[in-house]
Amino acid sequence: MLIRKSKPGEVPEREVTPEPIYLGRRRLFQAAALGLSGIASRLRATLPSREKPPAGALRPLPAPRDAKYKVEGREITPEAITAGFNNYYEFTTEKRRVAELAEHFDSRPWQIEVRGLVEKPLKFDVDDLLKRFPLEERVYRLRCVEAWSIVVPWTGFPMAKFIEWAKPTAQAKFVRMVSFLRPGQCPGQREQTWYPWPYFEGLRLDEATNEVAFLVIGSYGHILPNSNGSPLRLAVPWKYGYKSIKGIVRFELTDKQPPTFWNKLAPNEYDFLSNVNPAKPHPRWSQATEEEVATRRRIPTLPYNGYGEYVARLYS
Ligand SMILES: Nc1nc2c(c(=O)[nH]1)N[C@H]1C(S)=C(S)[C@@H](COP(=O)(O)O)O[C@H]1N2
Ligand SMILES: [Mo]
Repeated sequence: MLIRKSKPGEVPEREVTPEPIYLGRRRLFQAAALGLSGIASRLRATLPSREKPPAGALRPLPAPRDAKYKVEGREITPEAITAGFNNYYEFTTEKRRVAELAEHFDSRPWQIEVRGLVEKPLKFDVDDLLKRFPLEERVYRLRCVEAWSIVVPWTGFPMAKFIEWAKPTAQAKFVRMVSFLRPGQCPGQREQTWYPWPYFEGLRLDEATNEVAFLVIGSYGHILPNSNGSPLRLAVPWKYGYKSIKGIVRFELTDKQPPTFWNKLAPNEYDFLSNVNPAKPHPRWSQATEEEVATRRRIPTLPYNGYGEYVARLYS
């Protein structure tokens, strides 16, 4: 993804080796309780003050698992990895530092807007969505264009239900999504001024209303950690990870294909559709295989990341 430094197809060693420092808060407390004070204090010394987590962080969010969406032959990625190995350039390009830098980001309360080609523009708090839409859990693959992948139990609701509620007009053909702009809380937005902040993405309306497109407010049975895009992110797992925009503040229905963050930066490397396709190499690396971050296993990449039965017909 990073354009300044060229990235090889292989995930570098330092990016995939789990280190105790990234075990997360719960493990840290466990370690302390077990009297592993050496480790615990070493961890504490390297992290910013974390005695006061943001109000509501990791609040339980129980939801029935939809058994239809499962990932055969792969284990769910441990949460310490999903929440501790991230692409979230608003904070930093260092994957293992996102969680620490995002920990005190204020992801609640959080206003969201729907505007553009809709019957009536909407403004609401993210927590209204919890009341409006029945929640379900789906285990989805996430395949980054950098050729690493994880398997995550997301909690949320189908984007189709959300779009239906938003009442697009007959002219609407696309949905544009925009993230927050908060340089005061985000070192990446402050320091990496060459990026066209805020992050923006888009889908065709037939993609957004496909049953696989999922709006996510939780993971692993609780609300999303900031590092994974709290309070609201997209999961479109048949596309490369960068399409799954995090920290959404706005949806805009349009009749024109919206520009996207990575396409704007490098149009020859990141196209609008960006469907996972092992047969189509990225200009700088192959997409034929991927590395499971948790196991370091290299596995074949599937067409549409394994979701062809649901989405291939959109592209025939
Ligand atoms: N707002 C925002 N959304 C984003 C990104 C980002 O930098 N900013 N990175 C994308 C990329 S490249 C990937 S691979 C996924 C990673 O999601 P995860 O860190 O929750 O696994 O988020 C995507 N969504
Ligand atoms: Mo990515």
